[in-house]
Amino acid sequence: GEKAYLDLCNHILTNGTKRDDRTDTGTYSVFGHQMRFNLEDGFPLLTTKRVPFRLVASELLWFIKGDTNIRYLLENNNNIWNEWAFKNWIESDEYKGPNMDDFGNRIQVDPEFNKIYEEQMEIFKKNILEDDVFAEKYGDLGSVYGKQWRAWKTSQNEVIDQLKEVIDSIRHNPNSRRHIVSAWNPEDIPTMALPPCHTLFQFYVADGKLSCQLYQRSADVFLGVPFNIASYALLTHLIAHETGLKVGEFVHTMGDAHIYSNHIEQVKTQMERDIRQLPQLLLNENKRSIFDFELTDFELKGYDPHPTIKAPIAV
Ligand code: THF
Repeated sequence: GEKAYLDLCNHILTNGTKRDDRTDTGTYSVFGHQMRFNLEDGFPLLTTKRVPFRLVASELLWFIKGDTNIRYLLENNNNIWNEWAFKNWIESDEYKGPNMDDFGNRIQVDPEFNKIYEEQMEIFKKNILEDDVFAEKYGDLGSVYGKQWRAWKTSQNEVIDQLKEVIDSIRHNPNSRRHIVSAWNPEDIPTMALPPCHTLFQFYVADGKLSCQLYQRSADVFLGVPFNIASYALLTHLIAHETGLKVGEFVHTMGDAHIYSNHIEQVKTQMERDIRQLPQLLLNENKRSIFDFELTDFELKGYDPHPTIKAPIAV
């Protein structure tokens, strides 16, 4: 449960190794860690800070649709993937605006630059929403999650709908030990905006309950992990709903679990807070297939978290 999350934070701050990383932010990290969440206890949205469920849910629906273009996210007021598409745009030959190199770090130290960045980002978002050709070219993140889950391309030029197949196998062969979806496609890594952090997940059926385990190669413990827990918990609920099972556990296994050096104060603030009761997730009973769900089909009851804690995202 949530205590496992706070214990991980404490473990990293106490025992983590200071390491440089791709984003030049600096992290404290540990390698190899596991947390368990019993989904029967309630929906595992952290209560020690507010986690925006609306953003978690629209991101998951985007994956489930097989969509890889941020336009859908923007239409749903979800900005969590903007930086990665923006990066492709500013590195393209067509971009003629002010220099945006290394924007992720510069916006944090240079308020003047941050203003210019925000202007450019607004223009970019407007173009993605209003210009179909621009959106197709620069809104697409490449063969990221949605593509691998729903349309993994084989060497024979066929496509595999891993998500549909795993649901069929849960339904028809619940005892199988092969209920796996992999987002890690070595051939496609070069064409992805970001190689998948949540690499592979597996389902398990026992006693009429559906459990899910995720292997996450790289875990941004303060900003990403609260989203990842809620996202896979929601996916497990949806697939259990469709296959007539109850929910079991979500097991979260991590490779490099890290806290960015500019998140440490935020993490300490969060660790001082007391854990509150978990909310309950209600799904629209009239919808059966996970491919038919929309944002309005989810309701979260009784979510009463501590306030939001802001932090910069490493790009
Ligand atoms: N990159 C990094 N550095 N960390 C990640 O967790 C991460 N993701 C996705 C892709 N690249 C990543 C993006 N997921 C937020 C949350 C999840 C994200 C990206 C950003 C975030 O900023 N959350 C804020 C609220 C944001 C808002 O309100 O718009 C928060 O307080 O939770 C790993 O999947």
